[in-house]
Amino acid sequence: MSRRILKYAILGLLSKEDMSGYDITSEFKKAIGQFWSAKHSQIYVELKKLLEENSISQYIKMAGVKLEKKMYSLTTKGKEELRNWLLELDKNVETEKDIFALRLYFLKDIPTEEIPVLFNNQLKLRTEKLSFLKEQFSFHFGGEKNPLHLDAEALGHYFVLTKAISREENYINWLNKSLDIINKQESR
Ligand code: FER
Repeated sequence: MSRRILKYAILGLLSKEDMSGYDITSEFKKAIGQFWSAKHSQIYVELKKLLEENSISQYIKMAGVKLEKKMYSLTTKGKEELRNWLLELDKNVETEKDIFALRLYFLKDIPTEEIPVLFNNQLKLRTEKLSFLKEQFSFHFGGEKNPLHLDAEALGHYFVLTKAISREENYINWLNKSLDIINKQESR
């Protein structure tokens, strides 16, 4: 990762509390991993770099009688780097990698009868994803309908989740419109 976005994901996690490498990888399996994924191996490489660069420090915490846990915490430098990164203004819109869009670009090489199959498969997946996101939404925010009542941390989660829901609703809408076109083409 050339721009080391993982660096800032880790600094962000550590800004809330000190964590072990295991805690950090677990976080990447939860909410953050839903929109920013990273492999164990990448995470440990990044932690090593961050230690060498003094953005984080390490200490040993006794967990039980014999178990030693290596804990990581933000240094003053790390806190500053995180803050600067959070305030950076993006200079362009990041190109989103969409495999389905890449396939569609080569539509002429897809047998006509397979095209609705591909669209319907995508529709199924996206519909499942949307219901997962909506479940997450009611799990986290179901009781609290007014986002103005959320604290800053919950509001951040709220924004990421509502963005994902809008994206999937829009994608499904576009899939349906495209399927309409395909069905009309076939009956010509
Ligand atoms: C979450 C569940 C899913 C979440 C985000 C997602 C931030 C998905 C995001 C995406 O698909 O962009 O709890 O919290």
